Amino acid sequence: MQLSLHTHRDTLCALTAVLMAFLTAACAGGAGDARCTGPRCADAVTNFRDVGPAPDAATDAAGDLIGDSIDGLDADVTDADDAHDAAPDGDEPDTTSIDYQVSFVSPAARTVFGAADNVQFVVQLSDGGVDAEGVALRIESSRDGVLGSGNSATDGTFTVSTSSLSNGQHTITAIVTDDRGSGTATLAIGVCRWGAAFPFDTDLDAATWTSVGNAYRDERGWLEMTGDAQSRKGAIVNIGEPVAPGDVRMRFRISTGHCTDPGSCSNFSEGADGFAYSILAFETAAEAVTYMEDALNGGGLGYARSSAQQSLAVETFHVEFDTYFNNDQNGGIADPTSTNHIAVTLNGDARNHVLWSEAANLEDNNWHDIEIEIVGSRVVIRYDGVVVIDDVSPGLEFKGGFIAFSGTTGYFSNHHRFDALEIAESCLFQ
Ligand SMILES: [Ca+2]
Ligand SMILES: [Ca+2]
Ligand SMILES: [Ca+2]
Repeated sequence: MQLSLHTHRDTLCALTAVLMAFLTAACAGGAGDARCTGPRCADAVTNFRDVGPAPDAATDAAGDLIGDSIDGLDADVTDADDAHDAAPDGDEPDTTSIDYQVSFVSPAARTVFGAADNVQFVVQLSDGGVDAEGVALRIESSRDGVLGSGNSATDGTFTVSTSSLSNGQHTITAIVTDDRGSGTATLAIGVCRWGAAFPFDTDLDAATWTSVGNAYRDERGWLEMTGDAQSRKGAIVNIGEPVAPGDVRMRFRISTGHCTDPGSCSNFSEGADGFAYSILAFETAAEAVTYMEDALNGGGLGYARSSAQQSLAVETFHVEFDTYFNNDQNGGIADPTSTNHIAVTLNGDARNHVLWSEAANLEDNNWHDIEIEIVGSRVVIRYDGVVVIDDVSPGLEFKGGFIAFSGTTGYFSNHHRFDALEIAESCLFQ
């Protein structure tokens, strides 16, 4: 073994010496170099790098031997198709999905729609800034499910119209269902259809309404709290579904004055005391009814906590329509103005007029439209379509509860009428 290795090593050294001598003689410089002589000089273009003292610009700048094979690789690496394909020659399907840009053209975010509105959703699709035509997608509502599906038009738009969205806040989502790519967009809107409507044109449903004290439904189609008689107190309480907590819109109409028929009336003699619309956040309807039975008469308008109720913790919201000036400066009820007024009060406290506005013509016996919007801690009240209160009431976090109408008379009196109650819940945005 030892002898054999020596023999091979000696043979290899001899061959190397011959090769080095040949190379030195043939190419002291690169091809084209004046010092290059011998048959290999002509072949330097493809097979040998310049090993001489200066590069040969004409034939050797790219480094031919290495350069040829790297250039071949470069062609594959930089080929756009090959970069994504399993096969190097780009003839197989590209597996990269498209990121579609999806956006809602209309409606504007946080739009609130009313009753009978036809809502049109328009979505724009694009792929890298180019309108994406013929892309399959669908539009969904978080409340109502799929609203429509189809393919985008030539301009990249897709449109769905509906007039049957359910009440409340919706998250609308546009979703690409095309298998070539994906994309989504979302939009928040509100639908504020007037929900529960109570025209009071027929007998009160005993499962829904309870009358307290002197109040009753007038057979002509409204609620009467007192009649135009002295020292009365009445209330009608909704013992059915409570109003949900959160944002709400409510409307109804009121009439107070001396004439038997609502409308113009020539009797402008002194009248009192007023009436109120309350939302009572009790656990049970029975508690709400008991509260109204025990509430304060006279200046308390049938909603304020009486002396017997002072220790009762209540979470209640009231809008009063006050037509008699109370001015008890000894801890009783002191109205903020001697003029008829509309006011927001809380928790059965008729002394604290949290928000208020004068309403001089309240007692004209005509019907007046009232609309109350509660959005967060903001309360907006419209009187005959005109905003008379629009302010934040610190601490007001609407708890919902049972609706109660009430009214009172004392030495002076009036009719106190409510009609046409409608409620739209949880459909507004803060
Ligand atoms: Ca009516
Ligand atoms: Ca008063
Ligand atoms: Ca008052």
